[in-house]
Amino acid sequence: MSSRAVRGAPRRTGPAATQRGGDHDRIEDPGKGRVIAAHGRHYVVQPDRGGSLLQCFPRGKKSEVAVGDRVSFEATSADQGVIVATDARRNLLFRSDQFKSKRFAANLDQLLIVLATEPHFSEDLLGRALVAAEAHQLEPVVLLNKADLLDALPLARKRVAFYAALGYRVVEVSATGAADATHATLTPLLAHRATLLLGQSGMGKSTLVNLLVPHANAATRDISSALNSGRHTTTFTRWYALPNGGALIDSPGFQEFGLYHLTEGQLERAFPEFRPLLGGCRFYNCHHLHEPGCAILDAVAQGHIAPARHALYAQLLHEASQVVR
Ligand SMILES: Nc1nc2c(ncn2[C@@H]2O[C@H](COP(=O)(O)OP(=O)(O)OP(=O)(O)O)[C@@H](O)[C@H]2O)c(=O)[nH]1
Ligand SMILES: [Mg+2]
Ligand SMILES: [Zn+2]
Repeated sequence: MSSRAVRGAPRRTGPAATQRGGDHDRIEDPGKGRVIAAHGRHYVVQPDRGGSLLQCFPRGKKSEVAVGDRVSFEATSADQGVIVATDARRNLLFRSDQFKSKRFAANLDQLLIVLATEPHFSEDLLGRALVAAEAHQLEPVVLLNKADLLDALPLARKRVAFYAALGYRVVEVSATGAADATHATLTPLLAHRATLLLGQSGMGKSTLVNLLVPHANAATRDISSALNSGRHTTTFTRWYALPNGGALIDSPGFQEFGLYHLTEGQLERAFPEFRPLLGGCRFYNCHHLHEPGCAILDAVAQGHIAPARHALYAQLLHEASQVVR
């Protein structure tokens, strides 16, 4: 796991507050804990020392906190507190457009991109999630759920096979149709790692959380209303500790995934099929868009790189160029 700082990632918010002499109620403060949920400027912190969850606000208007952050807090009552400092993060996954960015979660090891046979999944979003994983040094795993829906299975299998051929790990499961087998397949994959479940609405992310995390009780949608309704069941990101170590993080379904914060260098290296060819272009600063002697464009012309992947690269490069740096 790289410890490289992610561009745009907020830093420590400040030194931990010192203990106040004579204040016996706060003898344990600042306590340490993990941010397990975020609702706007209001965070749920799970204290390391155990006990009830704390509803916390960060101290200072500018401090940015993400689900997964390790924080120092001061309790202000039995179930409330103030976040006084955020530890340095290993990484922070976020999406961004021209104007704003939205944090998914921090301190992750793995990205489980959840697809389903039904509803139809977007390859544009899958491609973007893979690029995000590569650029943020997270291990991506493509999970095809709802393998029990046999009518839709052959087409979905064909679509994910393309990503397996690129070298990505693809796992096929059925959270409801084959719960025990799914549990057995996923448990070793998730053990001792922090894994974010990412995917469009209705793919089965929360159903997987309920299968893998005892007492999680995450809300899921009944199937009739889940199909093609465009509404999300999960409305906030939530960190769940796994029984065998590690954590599973559920997130709301997403419909867009801007990556305006990535640089050209990050983008070209985020496509595994480009990597062996980088450095083979005529111009050292080739953008791989329409330059003569471009090794990437040659590979597209010869059928070694799929045109849709090159089109995704070009689109992401275009988006990144919209940002004033
Ligand atoms: N047939 C079938 N249905 C499934 C499977 N896994 C989940 N579902 C159903 O798919 C629907 C949506 O599941 P959710 O877990 O709510 O989906 P989600 O990805 O969390 O959706 P959002 O929270 O909106 O992002 C529910 O009705 C689930 O019961 C599966 O393996 N097979
Ligand atoms: Mg959900
Ligand atoms: Zn080139």
